[in-house]
Amino acid sequence: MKIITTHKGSDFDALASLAAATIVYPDAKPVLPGSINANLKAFLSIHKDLFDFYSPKEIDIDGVETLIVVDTHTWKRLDQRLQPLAKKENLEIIVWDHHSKGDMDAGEKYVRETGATVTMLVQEIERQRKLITPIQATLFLMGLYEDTGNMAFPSTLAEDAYAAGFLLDRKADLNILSTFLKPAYGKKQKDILFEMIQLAERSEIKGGFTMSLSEMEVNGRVQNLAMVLQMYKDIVNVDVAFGIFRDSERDKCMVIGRSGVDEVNIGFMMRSMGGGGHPGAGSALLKGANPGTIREMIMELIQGNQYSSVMLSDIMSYPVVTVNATTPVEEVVMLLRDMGCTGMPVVDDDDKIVGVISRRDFKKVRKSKQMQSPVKAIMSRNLITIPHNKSAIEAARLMIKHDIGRIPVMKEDKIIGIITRSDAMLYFYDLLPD
Ligand SMILES: [Mn+2]
Repeated sequence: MKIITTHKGSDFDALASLAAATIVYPDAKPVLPGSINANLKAFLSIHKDLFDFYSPKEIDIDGVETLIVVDTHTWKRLDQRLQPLAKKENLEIIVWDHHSKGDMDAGEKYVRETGATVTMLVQEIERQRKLITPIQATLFLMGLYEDTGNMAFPSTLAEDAYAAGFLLDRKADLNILSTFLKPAYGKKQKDILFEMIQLAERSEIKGGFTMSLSEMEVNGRVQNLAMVLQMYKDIVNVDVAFGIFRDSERDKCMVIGRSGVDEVNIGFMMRSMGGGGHPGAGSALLKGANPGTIREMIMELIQGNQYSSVMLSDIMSYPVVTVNATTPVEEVVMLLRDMGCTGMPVVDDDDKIVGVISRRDFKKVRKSKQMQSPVKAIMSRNLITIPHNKSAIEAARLMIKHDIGRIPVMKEDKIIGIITRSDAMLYFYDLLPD
């Protein structure tokens, strides 16, 4: 006999993987552990008839020849009544799991760190061209959404999203999904927020900003920690907030940061910890690290050089092509075309910036003989520049305020670069090379 089972305290990924595995292994009996979580109970109370799950007590342990385990491969996470299988000789074991750690000695092992285990099984179903019903697709998508925090956890891979696309294509029902998945701000989130507030400490950091860092133990996966941290930051009223959420059982720490000031770049800090994000928000998932070390890392990054590393001089374009004020308009047109840019700074004989020429200035040209005039005749003298030690956010604000797409970056009196809209975009969308 072949059986399929999953971990105790089953969540949606466990149940979805169990159901998906019955499609991949149609001759195996699915065994649902005795303890399952509350959301799952609610779901099964309505859908029970659609799934033929066995209880561990219905299984004759001696008759089991093949054990297929999904969403775990750790013996102690299986139902108590299945434990004797650990000692059974010649037992064939197959595992499908996205947790890298486990002590099961499997002959066939599908272990990869996807966002959810069900992703791998959905890929297998797709590969084997097996048909699934909309209800199965809905359950699989619930597993996928729960374990990836609606595709927002940093552990989410592109293949999780592809699997979600496949399931939506198979008519997974998003309305059912939102009914059974945990509410965004439920009891668990509220408890965490309250505990964080009780532990809250405020400190001052470089630049005179306020910061708060909170360390919490969380058990199992908790959705929407980022939202909890945002609420915490607002309530404690600090410029910068960090949460270190430790899951001892899985030996993982989730670090989430939020910043309301340009000078503290969360994305940069999280990247140095192996995560990612944007200047205002980001997160990192650290394995095996202890919270004390993470706290030190954060303090070091925040007091260290992260301010200087996001100065405009790091993201601006250079060298800057400038044009002398006496250059004929005609030549400037050609130069711009050759360089493939829409404008450039105009300088005098001492290389001092005196204006900017851009496409819209050429509209001032009425008569063809004006094409021979010096560019200073039509350039814009309304000079908007920015010092090199300002932040990208300040540059973006200037672009919006003055409706311009390029701003010369100055150091003392010299142009050292130019920041363009596309430079700013690359920065905000975290596309800069490391
Ligand atoms: Mn899982």
